[in-house]
Amino acid sequence: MSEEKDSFQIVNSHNEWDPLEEIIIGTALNARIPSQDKSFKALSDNAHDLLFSDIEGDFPKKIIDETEEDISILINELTKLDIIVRRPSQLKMDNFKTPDWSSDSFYPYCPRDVITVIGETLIETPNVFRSRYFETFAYRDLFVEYMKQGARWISAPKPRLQDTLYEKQESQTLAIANHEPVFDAANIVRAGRDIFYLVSDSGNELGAQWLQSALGHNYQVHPCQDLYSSVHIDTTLVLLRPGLLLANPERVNEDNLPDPLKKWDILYAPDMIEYQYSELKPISSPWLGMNLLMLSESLAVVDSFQTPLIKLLEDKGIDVLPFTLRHGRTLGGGAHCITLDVRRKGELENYF
Ligand code: ABU
Repeated sequence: MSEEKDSFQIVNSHNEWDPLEEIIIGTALNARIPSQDKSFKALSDNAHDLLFSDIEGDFPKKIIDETEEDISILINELTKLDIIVRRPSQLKMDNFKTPDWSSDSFYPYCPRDVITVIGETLIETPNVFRSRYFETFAYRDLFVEYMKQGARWISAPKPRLQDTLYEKQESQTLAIANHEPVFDAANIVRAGRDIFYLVSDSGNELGAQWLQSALGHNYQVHPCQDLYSSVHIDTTLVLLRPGLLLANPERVNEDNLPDPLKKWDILYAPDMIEYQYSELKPISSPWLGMNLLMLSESLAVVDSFQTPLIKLLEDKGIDVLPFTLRHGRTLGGGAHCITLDVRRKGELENYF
C-alpha cells in the first residue's frame, strides 16, 4: 500500500474551506412542519428576525419537487468537480414517544443541523427540537458504511428535552434553560483546532462544555455569547479561508466578535436581496442569503439571488458557483445548511 493510501481517511474535515471531496446533501422529500412539537413553539415565540412557518403538516408537493430539482442541478455541478455526493434515506415519523413527551418528525433537509464532522469523527448532536430527536436515522446506513471504512462515529448523550427546558424564566433571554447539554450542529463553525460555538436558542452553555469534553485538549471550543440569540451560527459568521470571514452586519460588531476572530479580516455582508418564491411564510430570515458553502479557499457555492454578495466575494478572489434554491427560505436551509462536508483534503491545523 502506498503512503497516501495509508493516511486516507473516509471522514476528514477540519474546517470550512479545505478542498471538498465528499459531501452529504439533505432531501426535501417528506418535508413537513411537525404539529406536536412544543419545543418548536417555544423557540418560535422567542425568535426576533426569524419567521416560523404558518403551515402544519406536509409542504406542498410543488415545493418539494422544485427543491429536489434545484438540488439535482447542484449535484450535477459538484459531480463535474469530482466531488462525491451522498444522500440520506427518507424519513417520516407520524408519532414517536419518549418517557416524557411525544412528537412527530421534522425532515432530513439540513444534515448540518444534526451532525457535525470534526476531523475524522462524525458527531450526532443533542438537538434542541423534539421533532428532530430521531432525524439522524436518515443517515444511519451512510454512517455504518463510513464506520466500516475507518471513521469514528459518536453521538452526544440523548437529552431529555422535558418541558422545563423550554419554560422561560424572567431573568432569561434565551428560550432554553441550561440544565442538560443541548445544541444543534449548525451552532458550530470549525477552524482547525478552534471551534466557534454559538450560545443561542438552539445551543446552551452546557452543550459547549460537553463538546469541549468530548473533543479533548487538541481543540478549543469558544462559546460565542451575545452574538445572535435565535438559531444557528451560519447566517451570522461564515469562515471563508484562514484570515478572512464574512459577518452579518446586523448581528456582529467589534465588541461581540469572538476574540480570536478579531485578528482576521472581516467582510460585512451587503444587504440581502429578498425574495419569496412561494406564498408560504419562510422559516429562515433573509440572511439565509449568506449561508454559503466553501468548496475550497477560492470557490464558494452562493445563493444566485445575492448578486452584491457575489461581487464582494469575487473582489476578494473567491470565485462563485451560483446556486438557485427557490424554496430555501421556505424550507429553512441554504447551501451550508443542506450539506455536510464529509471529507476535505487537509489536516488539523492551528489558525490563530
Ligand atoms: N440555519 C440557518 C437559520 C438561521 C436564519 O434563518 O437566520
